[in-house]
Amino acid sequence: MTRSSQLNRRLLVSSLLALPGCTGLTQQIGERPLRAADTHPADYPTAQAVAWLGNTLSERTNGRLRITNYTGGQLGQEKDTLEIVIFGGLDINRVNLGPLNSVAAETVVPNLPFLFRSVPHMRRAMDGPAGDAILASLEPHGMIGLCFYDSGARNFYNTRGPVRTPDDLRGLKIRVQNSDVYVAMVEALGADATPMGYGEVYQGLVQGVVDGAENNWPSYDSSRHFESAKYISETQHVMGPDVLLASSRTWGKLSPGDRDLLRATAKESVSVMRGLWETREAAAEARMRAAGVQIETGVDRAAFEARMEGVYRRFVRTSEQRRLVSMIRNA
Ligand code: GTR
Repeated sequence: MTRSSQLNRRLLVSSLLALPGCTGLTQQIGERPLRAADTHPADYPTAQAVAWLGNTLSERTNGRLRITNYTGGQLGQEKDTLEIVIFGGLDINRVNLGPLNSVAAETVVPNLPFLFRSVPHMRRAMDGPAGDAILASLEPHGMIGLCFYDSGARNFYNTRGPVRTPDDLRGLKIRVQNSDVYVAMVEALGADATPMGYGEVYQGLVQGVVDGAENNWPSYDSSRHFESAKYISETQHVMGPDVLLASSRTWGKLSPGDRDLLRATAKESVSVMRGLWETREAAAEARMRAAGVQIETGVDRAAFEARMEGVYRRFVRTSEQRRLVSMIRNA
């Protein structure tokens, strides 16, 4: 991030935080829009779903509830925006579960490698009681979990060469989300894990600070990571979803009727998001093929999965986590 964009961000954040003297301090929701943030650009399915949510809320309340979404990481990396949410400077945030792993132990579960057998399995589990329990686990930490958005399956990609087995990753520096589970997963595969914000990865790859990263097709495409990391392997190691959450501070200021409306409309936005996601995922993969990336389809997934026992042992510790793992396996 350049110095001037850092400065802009600080200015934006300080106005959002409604510092003493700012008019925002006295503005109530209704007089001002709900403020949301997303690391993805405005045309990405998560941001489009939040746009739908904002428009639908506005229609249903004659313009009283509406959303301004600060997209494209304008307000910072996910770990920063989460702090602002908890502080009450942002009302809504769409993030991955990764940066929440150190906050609420339950959020670790959907990020466990090879836990979900397929995307339909992930949807079934997250739409059911296991998903509800994980959303509720955010409450003691100052956040209200509204719903999950699809995030596809994550694949490893790198600048060096094809990866079929974990040994092909050995010694590579792989960017991961700010999550100990991700760090442990990559280390178990014999690579060096470098936690870093999503918005910093493009430069990291160009400058060789990292040799690779991992993500779903739409992110690999829209982040342009593929330009330098053109070797991608269909490892599909994590299918943990993204999550839409609200600040508990904001929640406390909403009437019970508005809370119900926000929660119900957010749940409705999930099917809108999934429709957009499916189209985008197929388009992104096709675009990547056309761009000439090297796709490794003959991945030995069993060899990757076999390395994950220690990750489960280390990160599945509470009885609630064990309960969630078995609920998800049986979903
Ligand atoms: C994307 C996800 C983002 C962010 C990003 C990352 O798939 O939608 O919220 O977590 O991955 O790798 O940081």
